Amino acid sequence: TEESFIDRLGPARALVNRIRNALQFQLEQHADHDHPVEERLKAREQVDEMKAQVQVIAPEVNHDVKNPNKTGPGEMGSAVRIDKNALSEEDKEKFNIGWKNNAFNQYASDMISVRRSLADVRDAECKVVKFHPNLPDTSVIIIFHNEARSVLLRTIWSVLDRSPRHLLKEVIVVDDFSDKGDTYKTLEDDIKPMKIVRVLRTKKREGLIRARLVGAYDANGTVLVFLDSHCECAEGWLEPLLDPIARNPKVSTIPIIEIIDDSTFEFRSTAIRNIQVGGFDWNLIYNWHNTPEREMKRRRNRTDPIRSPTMAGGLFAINRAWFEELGMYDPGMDIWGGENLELSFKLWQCGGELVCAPCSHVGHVFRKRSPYSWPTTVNVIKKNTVRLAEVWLDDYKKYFYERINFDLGDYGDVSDRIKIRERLQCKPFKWFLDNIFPEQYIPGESLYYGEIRNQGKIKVCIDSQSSSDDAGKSIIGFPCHGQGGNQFFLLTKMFEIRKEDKCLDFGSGKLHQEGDIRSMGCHSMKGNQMWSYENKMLRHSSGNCIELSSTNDRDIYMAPCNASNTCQQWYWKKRELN
Ligand code: LR7
Ligand code: MN
Repeated sequence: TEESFIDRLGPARALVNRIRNALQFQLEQHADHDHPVEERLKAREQVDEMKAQVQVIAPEVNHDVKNPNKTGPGEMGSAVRIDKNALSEEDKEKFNIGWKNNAFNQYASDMISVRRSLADVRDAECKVVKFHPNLPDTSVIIIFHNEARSVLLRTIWSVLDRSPRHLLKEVIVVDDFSDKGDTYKTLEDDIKPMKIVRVLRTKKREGLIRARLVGAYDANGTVLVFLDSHCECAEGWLEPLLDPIARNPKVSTIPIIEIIDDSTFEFRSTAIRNIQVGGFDWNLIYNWHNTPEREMKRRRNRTDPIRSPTMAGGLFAINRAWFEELGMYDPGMDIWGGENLELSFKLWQCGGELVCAPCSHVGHVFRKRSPYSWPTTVNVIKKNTVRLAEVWLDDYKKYFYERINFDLGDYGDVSDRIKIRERLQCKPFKWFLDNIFPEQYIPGESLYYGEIRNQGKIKVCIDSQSSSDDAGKSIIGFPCHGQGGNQFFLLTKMFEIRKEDKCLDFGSGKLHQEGDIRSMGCHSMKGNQMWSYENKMLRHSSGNCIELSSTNDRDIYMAPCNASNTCQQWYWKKRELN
């Protein structure tokens, strides 16, 4: 990393080398108290002078970060594949430790320039969008706890190299009490060439929520942009995030979050038409889903922002004054989790908006586990989540509490947070569900529910087979057992036949044998997952109906609707709305 870091400095390279040498000299002089004081002062002056030069040069000079002909590992966002078996014993060890400490391939990252080039992944239309003439300036806040050095520096450089200088006021890096590795030890030196970057440190481990607050309190920009410490901002990422905020300061924006592969550091990109937005399940866990049809229709251009009910949490922009008015984050939340839904709900409920800017692409290294310690015996995710449920969910919190057996634990005092909601006269959670997330499945709200029993063969019910692994599995007929489980379905107000997060789906793609009805992840897009239940018949959007075979009780398939065929007639219980 050391090498590639210096390499990529291009014109400033020689200067940096000289500074390093001089710094080394200076350090030695400091240590050596017998040395004449004048000489030590002279060394220091020399260093300061050179530092000043670099500070002017580095952020301004157009290095070769945009040069598509640059060669080297990972350039243009390409994958770095490492044949572990070809490594020396020593390197193998490094490779393993890298994975262990970070839950990503640090060894691969260390081979890649901290200022590598990326392909311009924007849609062609994004390049001709006219932005608001008066975009606000920005403080970028990057928090970290024990981040790998090459990964953190690449995050920072990607901000410096790909943001218009006049829009980037400062970058604030908050070290949340790192205690492993050298990243935090060398950071002051590493950021010296980066004029507008500064480091703040927490005095104890605060967790990501309070670490971000530390950064936010110190920021001066009109807009705050938060990033995780393992991100890469792609060409043109900032303006599309700022534009909606310039037009309405109560809008908060998120980029398209691209996947940086945890093993190869390949920067993958999403086509503009496949953008997913944020939702949540009733465990109050964030999830992704396709942009609903109604939202696609509301927008006029493919570059228009897309409304998202929730945010993943790590990467977003918000007007600083508006963030403060909203009470920023709940400082009672520890370490990790919950803050993203808290902010999402209050944005919408208190008169703001949350949108994804489809022209802004920022990569994030998605990991399969959390690599750092969680220094507490408290279930912090539960605690954080109960805090947000108490403040924002009204009666709907019962659906979450059902899932934790109503064992709320000690979640502290939330009265200050409730005051914020009162002060801002925020809308009820029901308003949010009805207007911003009508696709959301509400366990207590459905048109029909329970078992679906065949009329022709009165003992046979529709069964989704396995509950854990039923994605893409076809449904079957099975003796009705009255125990719910795989035979418990809801007809939702979105006209899905739903079992938790799986929906009956009938399509004609390769996956489907002709006539097969499958239980698949609900996509809220109607289409293949849209059904009606009238005159006892289960009719699909394609016009066909669900039929039980008259000869094989297990065989259920789609057939042309025929009102006189009792094998197409089903009993299902209507929900009496109170
Ligand atoms: O104690 C801590 N102190 C910290 O400073 C724990 C973490 N951190 C830092 C950490 O170094 C990192 O920069 O906080 C940042 C987020 O931690 P991650 O990377 O372990 O979190 P994540 O990417 O797995 O989780 C997502 O959800 C979190 C919920 O609290 C945060 O909101 C993360 O920012 C968020 N990340 C994203 O939204 C990126 C997109 C991924 C998704 C989905
Ligand atoms: Mn992350």
